[in-house]
This record gives sequence, C-alpha cells and structure tokens, in this order.
Amino acid sequence: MSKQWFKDSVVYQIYPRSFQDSNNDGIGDLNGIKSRLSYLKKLGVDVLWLNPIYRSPDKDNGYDIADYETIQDVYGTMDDFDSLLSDVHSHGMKLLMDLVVNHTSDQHEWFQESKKSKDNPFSDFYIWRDPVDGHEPNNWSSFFSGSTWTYVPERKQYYLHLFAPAQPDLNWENPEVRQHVYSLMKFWLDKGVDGFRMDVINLISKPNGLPNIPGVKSGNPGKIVADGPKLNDYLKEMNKEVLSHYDIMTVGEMPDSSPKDAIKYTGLDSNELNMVFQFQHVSLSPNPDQRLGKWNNVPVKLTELKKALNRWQKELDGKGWNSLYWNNHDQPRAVSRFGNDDDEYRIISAKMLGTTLHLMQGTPYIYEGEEIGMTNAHYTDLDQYEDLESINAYHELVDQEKIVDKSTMLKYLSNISRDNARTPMQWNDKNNAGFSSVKPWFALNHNYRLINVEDSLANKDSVFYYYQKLIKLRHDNKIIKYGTFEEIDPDDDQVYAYRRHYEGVTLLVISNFTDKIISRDYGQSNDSTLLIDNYDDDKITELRPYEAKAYLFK
Ligand code: ISL
Ligand code: CA
Repeated sequence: MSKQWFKDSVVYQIYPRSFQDSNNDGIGDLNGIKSRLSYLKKLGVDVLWLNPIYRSPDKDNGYDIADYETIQDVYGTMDDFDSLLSDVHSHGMKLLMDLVVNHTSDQHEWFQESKKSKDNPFSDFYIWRDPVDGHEPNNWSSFFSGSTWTYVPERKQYYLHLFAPAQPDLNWENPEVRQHVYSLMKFWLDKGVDGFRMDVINLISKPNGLPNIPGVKSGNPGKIVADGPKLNDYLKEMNKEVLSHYDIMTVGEMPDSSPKDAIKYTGLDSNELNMVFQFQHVSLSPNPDQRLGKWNNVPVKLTELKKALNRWQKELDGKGWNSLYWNNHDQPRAVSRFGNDDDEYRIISAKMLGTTLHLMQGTPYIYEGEEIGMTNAHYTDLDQYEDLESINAYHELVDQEKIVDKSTMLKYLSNISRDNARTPMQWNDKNNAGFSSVKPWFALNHNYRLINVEDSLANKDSVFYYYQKLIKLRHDNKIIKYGTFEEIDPDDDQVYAYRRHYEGVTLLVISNFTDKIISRDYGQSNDSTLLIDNYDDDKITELRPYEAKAYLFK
C-alpha cells in the first residue's frame, strides 16, 4: 500500500458519545460503532476517525485524558476496541485515533504527581511559573474563559492551561514528556490503528518567555502560541521516532495556521504530518466587538468563504495537501451555517454543500449526520447546553462582564455553539431516534422524526445517496483527487464556481448559494458531460435555488 493512501481517501468522523448506544445507558459506545460499520461501508468512506475514547473525567468530553492506554468505561473495554479495529479492517476501512497531547487531564497520574512538589519525577512535566507580584504570570485568557493560570498551594506556583483548568498543558520542552508521548503513540500504532488526528498540535511549542499580549487587560493567546519556535523540531522528531515507521495518515488540528505554516508542517518533503485542519473558513464572522470573539449570529458572506477556501486550494497545490471539512464536533452543522435548513431547501442545499467541497483538492471529512443533512439544535435556553465552552462563555459575557444581554447571547449560542454538532445520531423515527432505548446523555434534535438514516436509506433522492455518489466520483476520477484548482469570479456573491484541470481534462463545478433562480454561463452547453447535479434535469445556464452541478470537458 502506498504511503499516499491518505490522498485517495474520504474520512468519516465519529463522535462516539453520540453515535450509537449498544448497552442502553444512553451513551454511545464502541460496540454501537461496530454495529454500524456496514452502514458506513455502504456510504463508501475509507477511513473512520474517532474522537477521544480514553479514560477521562469528561470535563471536555474526552479531551481531558487521564490515561492514554485505557478505554473509558462507558465506551467499552480494550477487547471491544480490538474487536472494533479488526472489524473496521475486515470491512476494508481504516481507523484514526484522536491524539490529545497538548494537555492531559488534571486527573492524569503525571499531573497528580507534578502538582505535589517541585522535586518529584514529574515536576517538570507541565508548565509551572511563580506568581508575579502575587498574581498570574501573564495576561493570557483561556479558550474556555478565565485565566490560563491556576494556582496550586502545594507548589506555590501557577500551572498553564490554554483550555480549562482541568486540562493542564504538557511541557514539550522536557524530552521525557516527548518520549512518553511517543511511547503512547506506539502503543496504539502497534495495535494496528492507521493514524492520528492530532488535537491543537500547533500549540505545543510555547513562545519563549510566555510574553503578555500587548495592549489588553487579558486576551486569548491562540495567535501567539500557534506555530511556536520549536514546533517544526518536535514534529520532525515525532516523525522520525514514530510516524515514519508505520504506513499511516496524520492530520494536525491547527487553529490560526496559514497556508505557509501548513506547507511547513505538511510539505511534501517536510517529514512531519500529512495535512492540517485549517480554521479560516470556519472563523469568518467573528463578532465585531472583539471581546465577544467567536460568539455572533452574522451570516457568512459567500465571497469571504470563497476567498478562504480558494486561498488554501491555490497555495497548497503541488506543495502540501488540504483537508476538506464543513463541520466537526466543534462547529455548528454545515447545512444550518452555510446552506439553508428550512424544510424547503434543507436537502437540496446539503447536497450543494457536499458538491462544493467534495470536488476540491484534498481529503474530505464527513462529520456524523452530515450525510443525512442533520441541522443545528436551535436551542433557546442555557439549560439545554452541555458544552463547557458555551456555558462558560455565557456566564463570563452575560453574568460577569455584562457585555451582552441574555437573549442575544442565546442567539449566538444557537448559531455557533459546539453543542449543535453533538446531539445524538438520528437513526430512525422511533423512540430516542434508534440511538438508545433510554433517554440519551444529551437531548436529541427535535427534528429526528423527519431527518433520520432509515428514511434517508429508503429514499433514493436523499442526501445520503448523493454523498455516496460524491465519494464514488472521487474514487473513480483522478481529476477530483489530483487536479489543479482554478478559481472563477471570486467577487460573485451568489455562485461558487471553480475548475479543476488534470491531464488535458477540465472539471467545472458550479454551486448556487442562493434561494433564487439565477443564470450563469461558464461555457457549459448541451454537449458538456454532466457528472452530477442535485436537480433531476439540467437547465444548462439556469441555476435553480441551491443547485449544484459538475461537468467534465475532454
Ligand atoms: O472552536 C474553538 C475555538 O473557540 C474551540 O472550540 C476548540 O476548542 C478549538 O478549536 C480546539 O479544539 C480541540 O481542542 C479542544 C477540544 O475542546 C476540542 O473539542 C478539540 O477539537 C481542547 O482539547
Ligand atoms: Ca452505551
């Protein structure tokens, strides 16, 4: 098998808590995933990525790991895992694990030891600093609200946590930490897993001196921590010691990274990672009031979206490799955010989004439920939320700082909260949507009677079969995998069109992002070969609401 299989693959992301419960405790689990492999095979995906399933106090749904080599009880046992892995392989698919090593849980043994004193074997495993004038060492604020520093009386010091206090950052400067990480990676690779999605991996090398963010009382250090001074060294070392010894794929989650950074870390001869998750197209409408950060309900402008995605297509071409995604467990549902989730246009616009993304250069990722057009939860009350980022932000911005009122913040949450993606998978219209026979850990989206897998499988015009076709088209057409990218009319604020070119063949992709009938001529005619269309017939230059189609020209 060539080491390039990651370029030919389509990945399906599973959020295990919310995928399928097999033992009726209301929480999704490994045996549940196993029971749905033939469904995933039918869809046609090549690789599955599981969000963290390790032992964890679940302060951040598994992104706070207490033991990297144990399966979280509610998900099953190590035997269940081995059996799942072997079934994934016998279905001809591969399995990626989530590697969360920027931080551990505060319940991890390393941290429990580290916090005891300054002179124990683990004392230097985390980032400890003395108070400055009796205060936090700098003005950094956490991704999940509050300071990034928490004081520990035993050591009379603060430890750094870019995320929640329960997620202390590991000290990558310490070679022993790195060796422990490499060893746990080998543990999973030796079991036969096929690679890793690496959580916030561009944050592991902290800037020298941990400088204050200038000009503010406090601020999130994301931008100054990303792409740190030793990141290349660490990734090269990890590649040399671990990755290069296995035929696997890797994708690094890199908030705030630019195409230039991505080429540095995933470039063809960088010997580091295969690709990154960039954030540009999912960070397009930050609140104009900077203090509110990502919390907003402003619709994304199509011209901005095109600018973001086209930039990555153009700059990585021939130099790196893109990952293509509309949504994941941290982002709202794609059809609600970039399409139209009204009954009238939900299906057609979900197919339009799929077309736009899946015909680009890169490895596409489908997030569970996207393939049936699942929508945002549209919650209206704080009590309905689970996610610590959302809940903390609400308390900080509404109750403490009072910079936004309650109803506005609830609108922001309903637009952008991570919980929109975390409602249980909708398998059928029966009790609890076929996810579980008991009340799920997190409320189902109320629309499961209308939107579910059973219905999608019974209806040949469903989003499911359209995604199945998109995946097959990629498998069958080199131009979709490897063609170069040519942008068309970047200033058109209604249509997203582009061309791909490969060995004398051209692929033209056209997506109408509006609910209007409009007309565009890119040279398509009755003689062009129509590859796919989300309407039954082709009206050539006339584009109906959310119509998407692609032509081949030889
Ligand atoms: O989207 C975000 C920016 O506000 C954050 O929700 C998110 O935390 C960030 O994208 C990093 O995400 C990853 O690391 C987090 C974890 O909570 C996310 O689920 C994970 O994908 C900390 O491990
Ligand atoms: Ca269960």
